[in-house]
Amino acid sequence: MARHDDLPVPVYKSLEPVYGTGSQLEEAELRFNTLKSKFVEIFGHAPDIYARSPGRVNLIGEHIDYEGYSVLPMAIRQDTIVAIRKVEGEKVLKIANVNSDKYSLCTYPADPDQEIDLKNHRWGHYFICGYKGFYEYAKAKGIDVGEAVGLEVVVDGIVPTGSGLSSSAAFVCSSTIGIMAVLGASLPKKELAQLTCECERHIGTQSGGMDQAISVMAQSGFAALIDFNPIRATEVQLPAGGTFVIAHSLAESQKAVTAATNYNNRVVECRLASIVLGIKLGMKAEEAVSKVKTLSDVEGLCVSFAGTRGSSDPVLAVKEYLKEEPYSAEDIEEIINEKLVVVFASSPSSLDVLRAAKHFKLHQRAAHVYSEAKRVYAFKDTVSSNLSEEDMLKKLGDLMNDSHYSCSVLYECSCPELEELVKISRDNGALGARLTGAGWGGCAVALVKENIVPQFILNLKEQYFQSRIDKGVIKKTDLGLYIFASKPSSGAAIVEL
Ligand code: NG1
Ligand code: MG
Repeated sequence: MARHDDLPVPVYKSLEPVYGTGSQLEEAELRFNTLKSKFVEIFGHAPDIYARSPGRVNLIGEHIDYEGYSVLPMAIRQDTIVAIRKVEGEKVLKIANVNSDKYSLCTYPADPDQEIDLKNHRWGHYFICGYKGFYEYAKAKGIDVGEAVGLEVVVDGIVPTGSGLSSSAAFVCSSTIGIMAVLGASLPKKELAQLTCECERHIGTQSGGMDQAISVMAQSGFAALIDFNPIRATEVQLPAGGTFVIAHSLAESQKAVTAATNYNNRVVECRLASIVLGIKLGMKAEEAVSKVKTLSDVEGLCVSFAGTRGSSDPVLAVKEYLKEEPYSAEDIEEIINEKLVVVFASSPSSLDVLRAAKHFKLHQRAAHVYSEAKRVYAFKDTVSSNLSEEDMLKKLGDLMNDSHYSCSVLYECSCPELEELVKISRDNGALGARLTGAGWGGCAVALVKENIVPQFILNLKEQYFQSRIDKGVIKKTDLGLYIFASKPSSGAAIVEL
């Protein structure tokens, strides 16, 4: 039987296959109607098609996708819908938003070779990521897509931004899928996942592929184990008695703006940790610098080393060979026998990291990545084990707590608000709670027994959100946007209405 990720994104003529029935369908009908009216109002025609792609919550496996390790997210119901129309003979991309107060019209030339102005961040840049990425892909594969055409676009996104729920991937994926659909191109989902991941790197973050992969490949009712190199998605059935509750810390993490000190900084630290480990474990410096890209590249050496100690844990090599004190640039240059600016010469965003960094915490970052990679498999093995549901949920909760500890202490991607939210979640009966997504703000995810979910949400509203309502940070009527229970939702789709 064909795997579903070998098939292209489905095309539907109605909304039910995506949104089911009931209140979710009603909400979707309203959104599609508004989107269509807005399109007609701005451009004077209806759109050709709609493309939608969801946000996601990562259950476990944080900051390891870009190191080549499998992760375990699920799609959420919140998505981005892109309404799009091709305009022959025009050379402009006009990108509007239903929320025009917050997101004003962006125009760009219909030129696939344009540079994205990263110093001046605009919301429309994410659409251009999809646009450039698709044309680059088509060129590389020799696919003839003809002369560049103009596009009219209206976007409706309801994934909260800066929240670690991948509003960015929902937008990049729906844009890329919409662009391909109006240009008559189509790809198997797993290739599209790879392509959209490369698309999003145009925004300047050196992302792994988790968000795009789950957004494109999710199956309703299932979380997924996402593997990389090559990308593939395997459905994971979660235990029925547990619910994942997502709560926003209300600290917004603007990843595109803080990349040099946060996200890309960690990618660079991991690369340096892997080169140093490679050398300590016997590689020639020159070879390690040119060949080693990620911690997964040197895992084999680390495991062999651990074997000499009667273990298979790569963290043993980290403990033995990477000092706990932060490394200076000079410390590392001496070990690797090369200047850091030379190692990263071809990556402007990494050079930004080097300029901003005071030191590099190689031990801590590598220890996080190797231990987190193991927790993902432990999580997957637990859900498919024959433990009682009670024991299973407890084990999953423990793994989530361990993951949070590692993110917070070793990877340092938490923040005071997330720490408070995670603690309140555990105090109110969550079996496990952790930050989700890149961190430094955004959401936490808690595993909660089904039967206490309503009370749990009420308690968090009182203990975390009420004081923020009193201070005017959020409106009471918006609370449902900031805390909600989530079921695994479906992946990307094209809708022709
Ligand atoms: P967020 O910030 O939640 O979209 C980011 C990366 C992921 C992954 C996580 C950390 C992008 C598009 N996404 O997710 O690939 O590395 O951080 O696990 O940069
Ligand atoms: Mg993102």
